[in-house]
Amino acid sequence: MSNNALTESFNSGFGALSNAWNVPAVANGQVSLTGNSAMMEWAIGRDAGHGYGTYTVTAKAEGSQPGPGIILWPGDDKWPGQEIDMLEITPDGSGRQYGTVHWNNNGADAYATVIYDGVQGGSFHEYQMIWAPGLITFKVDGVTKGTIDGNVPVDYDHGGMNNTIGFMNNNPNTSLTISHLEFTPLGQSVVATPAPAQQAPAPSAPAPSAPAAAPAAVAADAGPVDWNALAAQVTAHYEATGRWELPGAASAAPAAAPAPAPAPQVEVAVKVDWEALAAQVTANYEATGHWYL
Ligand SMILES: [Ca+2]
Repeated sequence: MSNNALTESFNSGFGALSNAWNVPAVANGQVSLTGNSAMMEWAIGRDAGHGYGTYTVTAKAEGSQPGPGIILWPGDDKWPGQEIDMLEITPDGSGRQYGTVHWNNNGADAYATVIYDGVQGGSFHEYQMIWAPGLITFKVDGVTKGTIDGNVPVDYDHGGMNNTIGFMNNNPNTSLTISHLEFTPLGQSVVATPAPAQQAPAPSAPAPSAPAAAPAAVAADAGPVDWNALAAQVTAHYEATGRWELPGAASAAPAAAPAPAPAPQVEVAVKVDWEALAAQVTANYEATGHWYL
């Protein structure tokens, strides 16, 4: 048995998504990813994460550029590979959102997409992906946006591999806020997910968009970001420290989020998955001229 149900409300921490990178502590039952940040279940083997079933994420993507992602990463952490994305933003500036199934085509990345027609960013939506044998269905707010029935991966319990649930943002002009995550194995009843908390500004609370959440190394509102320079900076930092992060981000993050964050886990977290993610983003840039996952 390697396909357990999962409920995460982000009321007291990151739960199973403890492989976190530049992510501030939860607040108001939500977690917000800005700048370059990510959080994921640990992709440590083919039985890691989850398989066939219904994945439901209540989230708000902001911005009209690639950056936010709801990502199911290959359990074996190998890419190109078995990646299923429940939310990304197209690189054409339209702000359209879409879902993707990736697979390894003789060593090259191949993929099929479903555009989420009529879905606008800037507000919470319920993103749902149903992974069944031979069929993947993408829904938003209960409405089916499309299906994919070719190259559908087989889960671990049926001889294939599972995927781990992750969230990321890699653009200073976008953000991703998640309020709830639910996974229900195939064959079990899917429970209703709660609506996100209304963000009524309390008199004593800082504004949700306070700049403290942004990594210090990314100069906010400084105009177009030179991604080549940023990538070179991150790569140089990795070569010097063995860690994929923006220089200075590790020291800035705890100050920005004075809450019981699991700091020791962050030290280990950056060594495994983010190297593969960074490689993928770089490969996408070289192939398309766009920085996206
Ligand atoms: Ca919540």
